[in-house]
Amino acid sequence: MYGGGYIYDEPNKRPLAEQLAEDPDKLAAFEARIAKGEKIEPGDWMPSEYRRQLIRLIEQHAHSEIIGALPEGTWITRAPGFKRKLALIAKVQDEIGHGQLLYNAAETLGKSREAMINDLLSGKSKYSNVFNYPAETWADVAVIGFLIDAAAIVNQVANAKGSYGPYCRALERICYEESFHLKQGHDAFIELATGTPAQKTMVQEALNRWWQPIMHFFGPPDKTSSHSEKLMQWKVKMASNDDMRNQFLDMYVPKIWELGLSLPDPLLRKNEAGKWEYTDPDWDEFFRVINGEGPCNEERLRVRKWAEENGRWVRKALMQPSDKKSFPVA
Ligand code: FAQ
Repeated sequence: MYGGGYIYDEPNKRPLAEQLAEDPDKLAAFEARIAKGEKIEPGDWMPSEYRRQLIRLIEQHAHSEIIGALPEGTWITRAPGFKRKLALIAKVQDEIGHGQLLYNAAETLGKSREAMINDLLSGKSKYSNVFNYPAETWADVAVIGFLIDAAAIVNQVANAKGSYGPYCRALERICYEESFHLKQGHDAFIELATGTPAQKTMVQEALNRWWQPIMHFFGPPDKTSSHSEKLMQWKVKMASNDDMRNQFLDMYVPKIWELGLSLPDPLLRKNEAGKWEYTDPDWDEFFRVINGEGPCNEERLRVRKWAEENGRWVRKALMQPSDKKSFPVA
């Protein structure tokens, strides 16, 4: 059984009266628990809007992990050398594992894995903007491993201290692995940035391609972010989109400049108040991309559909009761 206040926009399950059984006393007690820093667990009462928002956010995060494995996955066979190949295989496998952890966390809120995957494949659910772009060269893989993993860590370290127990515990574990991914990305990035002129050019061009998607990664500016206020009040988001973007710039822009690389924004600078100033990235492009018009959106969903269809027999076999499983004896 799931906790109270359950409203969910799928054909479901619980009577309307039960869904509407929210009351102000319960809401006040719930918010007091959050204010004290307590974790909310799956069986606890929660407002339906808290549940709905968490499902949206965790599901989107889970989809981002499994779709996020695809741009780097295409480079496994082409990674330069045995060690880079091994590290990339392990990383891509980890990202799929993060998807599993996150789908599990979202399932505790009452949406089935099947419904989540269907919503991904139909285009109803979103996934991170950055995974709609192609990884054109090996340097793109280095930029993803270094800077997108770094951006993900900034977000996840903060939100791991949030209010919903299953999501926080999943994030904590994910962050350990992401830190390792960042190290491998950083190592590949440095190798190129300090390599031959051709390697340096290759990494500079990849950086130029990825800069805008990375600036978009943290979400729209605070003044236009539709969900931030409520999510921050309920400690699902522990920092605003702009604060996370600023934290990322503070940690990583100096590292990029130190390597003699540039960023494609002439206005990028830290002001006297310690805040980063930058050219506003093209938010119309961001919304086009996250609404299904990204350069690789069709391809990403096609690959996932292929995996769903061709993996169905494996899932079916695994879900059989153990007495019905028969294994050939050699
Ligand atoms: N991409 O009101 P807000 C990774 C949507 S994991 C797509 O500000 P919110 C690991 C948002 O859904 C990467 N859509 O939204 C890895 C909303 O649309 P809706 C994923 C975005 O939720 C590394 C609308 O814009 N991480 O990289 C994006 O309060 C390397 C309005 O925006 C997570 O998902 C976006 N970037 O704040 C894997 C972390 N930004 O739903 C492989 C959890 C916004 O109303 C290789 N998520 N939108 O139709 C979050 O922390 C939040 O969802 C934010 C956005 C901060 C991303």
